[in-house]
Amino acid sequence: MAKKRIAARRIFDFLPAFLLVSLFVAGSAAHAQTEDQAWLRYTGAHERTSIPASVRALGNSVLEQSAVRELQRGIAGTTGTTVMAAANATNAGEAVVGTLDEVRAAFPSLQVPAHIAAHGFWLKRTLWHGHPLVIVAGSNEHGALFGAFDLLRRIATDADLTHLDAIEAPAMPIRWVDEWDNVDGTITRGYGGRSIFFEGGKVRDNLTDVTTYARLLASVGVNGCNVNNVNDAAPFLEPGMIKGLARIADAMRPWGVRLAISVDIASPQKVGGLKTFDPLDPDVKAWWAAKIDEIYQQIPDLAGVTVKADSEGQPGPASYGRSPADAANVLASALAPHGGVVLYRAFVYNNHLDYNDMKADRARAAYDIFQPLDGHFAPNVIVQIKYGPIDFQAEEPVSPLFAGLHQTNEAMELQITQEYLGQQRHLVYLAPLWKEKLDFDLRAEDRSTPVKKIIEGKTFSQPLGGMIGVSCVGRDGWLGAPMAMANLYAFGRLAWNPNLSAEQIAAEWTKQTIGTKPEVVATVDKMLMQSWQTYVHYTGFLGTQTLTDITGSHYGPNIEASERNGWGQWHRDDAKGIGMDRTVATGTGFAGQYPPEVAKMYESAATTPHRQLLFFHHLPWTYKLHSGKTIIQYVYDIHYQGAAEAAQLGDEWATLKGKIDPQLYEDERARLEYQAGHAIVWRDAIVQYFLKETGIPDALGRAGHYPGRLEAEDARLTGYKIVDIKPWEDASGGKIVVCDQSPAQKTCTAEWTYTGKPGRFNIAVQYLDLRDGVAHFTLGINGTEIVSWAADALFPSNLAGDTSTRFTARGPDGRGIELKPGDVLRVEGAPDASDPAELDYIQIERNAASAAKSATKGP
Ligand code: GCW
Repeated sequence: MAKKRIAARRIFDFLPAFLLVSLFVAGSAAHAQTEDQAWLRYTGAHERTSIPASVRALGNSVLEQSAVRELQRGIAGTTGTTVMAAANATNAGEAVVGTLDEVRAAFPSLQVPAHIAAHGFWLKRTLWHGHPLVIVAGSNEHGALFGAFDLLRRIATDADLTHLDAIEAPAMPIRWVDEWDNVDGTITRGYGGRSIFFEGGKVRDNLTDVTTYARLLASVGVNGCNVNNVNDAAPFLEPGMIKGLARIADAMRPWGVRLAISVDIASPQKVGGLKTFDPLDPDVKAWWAAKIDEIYQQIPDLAGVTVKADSEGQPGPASYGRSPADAANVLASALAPHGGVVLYRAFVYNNHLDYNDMKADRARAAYDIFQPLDGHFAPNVIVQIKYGPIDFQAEEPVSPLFAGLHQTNEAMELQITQEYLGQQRHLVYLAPLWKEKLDFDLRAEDRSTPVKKIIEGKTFSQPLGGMIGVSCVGRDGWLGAPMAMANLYAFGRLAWNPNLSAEQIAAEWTKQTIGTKPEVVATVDKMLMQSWQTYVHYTGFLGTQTLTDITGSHYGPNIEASERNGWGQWHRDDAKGIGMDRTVATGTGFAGQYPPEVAKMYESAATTPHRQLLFFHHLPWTYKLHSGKTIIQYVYDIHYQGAAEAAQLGDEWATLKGKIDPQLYEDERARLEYQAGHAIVWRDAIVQYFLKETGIPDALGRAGHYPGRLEAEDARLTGYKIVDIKPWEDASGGKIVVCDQSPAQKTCTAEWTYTGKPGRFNIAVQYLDLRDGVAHFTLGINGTEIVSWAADALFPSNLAGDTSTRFTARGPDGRGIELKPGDVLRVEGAPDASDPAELDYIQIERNAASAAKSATKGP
């Protein structure tokens, strides 16, 4: 996790120094970009009898060679046997890899399936001349490679292979990841370090990570990777860059992952020097045709291009009064002779909407713009549609556009990188969210039309379709957090087979990555499965979308950031009510973009599913939900519940101590501790904001009352001064203290006299950890220092909610810190660079361990 990982110094404040040193070393090793990070670990003791110790490729293709090497490595690792790569048939048992035709030729008397769909495979265990034979047969070489990985997955997850006889084929042809890497090596919305592809304006010299990434992708059936950001893509068409891109394609090719690139629709002007980029201009058409030819000369298997146009400042055909279809088709005709495709993004909207216009609605844009173009796109164009009508929100309905295009190829775009969902600092397993969208039945033409069938191309008989996962992996452990890798894994698995369940995928991933012991699998899977709704529970409610800083980092709470600006991510709250009226009757009419049955459901608040209620309706705070609870009471309850659930994730993880890899255990434990603290920041921000706005008290008396909380602004301060924070809801009571950094001032202090009951407690210190500088804090009691730590995390911005962090001191034995009335608690902050050791409050809280101990003591 970034510069200064959350773990280490803070958490292990009571550990002996020698142990600390070893944890540091171990910690950094965990973050290096290693080959086996992720799920291809191939460890453990799995069944060895069913798998022969000799592997042979039946053909000569590069993909079959990769498959053989992978099988050797995987079988050896998972079963502990040495595996030979054989050139010829052996007398003992063997596993063979080939195409169906090759298998038929090699084993003429064997019953081989007549046909398997493109890129599919057949896995079979049988006997051949009395010896075990395992067949990995692809409909083509790609299928053989996918089959090899599937076999290894079966071994690593302890599937029964004795009667192995399985046929599989991918549900959809386009299964791509998109990277938003920039030519300077940064990654837009990436949280795992710098680019594995680019640095300093060019393709990196060492592309080892790219090959490893392709291997990971291939292992879950992904077949394309778009390597550059959809924004500012023009430099990628410069001749020098194309050479570099060809090297990337070479690096991925052994794993069957084809390169795709994002292109800037204004390239004919920006790169080609033409006067115009009007897609209907003959010179522009000719320029694209020539440029695409030039690319294919160097990258003969380029998968295609992705386009973001007329969106968020990117140029587009609208400048010439042309449509997205005009732009897409020019590219399509240049690509068609080479077999390439255009992924044209439907993420086109006006980001200068008028907040005061009650009919204005960003959610409408994709359908309004693209639906009328149905049937106008060339056959090798796929319209790439974000799963929701807004923007990768934690809660939003499925985009109605999926049901609006019947004569157009469609792909669903989702984010593996957790831009709006905690940026890999929060544990959020996304498969349940994606599944909900994939399974949603849009009822187009009043029949069953789940989104997954539409993007498979089946519903409307389209030749192409697929899933695109915006992944944004980097050099710091791919996604930057080990548990987040479950999302990359799940994306591939769902694109291959959207009928898999989120639970099944979680179990597969856990077994391959963390451990196969039933209690480990059960605990990790439970945590994964609950994590998305836990995140929703503390960051927003009833379809308001994530109440984050939408114009900046998209990370911490900032409720007003989405309001009163042109971006249209509004939730329209005031003292009386909240929500966007998107009904046809009185609102923006967005609900009417759905097919009739679904439109009808969303038109009425009574039938709109609870979790999307305020996406479709503006309702009074006192509106009663089906549960009988008012909206405002629900807001209080759900945020307290969400923060408690976040803490519970940590408790669940704690049960794995000693049962899993100790490094992973500590790393994730520290992350979950941070998450639990940040969930409290979210909870308090949202609760105090709406308490103030509505003036309606919390029936359970929690909102606005914080027993055990001692505010920094109420402390005896030396050197610290009190300031208002922006947005005010991000600090307790809207105020923090900031250390005056005049030269003589090395440290500042805040002191409180404890007046509560005597006992053992945890002391949580809520402080802000700004990006630059490493401030230091010390907590002391009656003049004795009990713990110190560094504010050394790297959060996305300096905004309060992004950086507000909690350090909890639990005493040397974890059983709390002894306190009695009259004790003086003191926090000393030492600022550093531009980090002024900002402090919000301290909280004296119950220590679970000592509470449990006294409970068991009995009367
Ligand atoms: O979610 C938004 C992101 C932008 C991104 C845009 C898009 C690449 O905040 O950073 O731009 O979506 O999908 O184009």
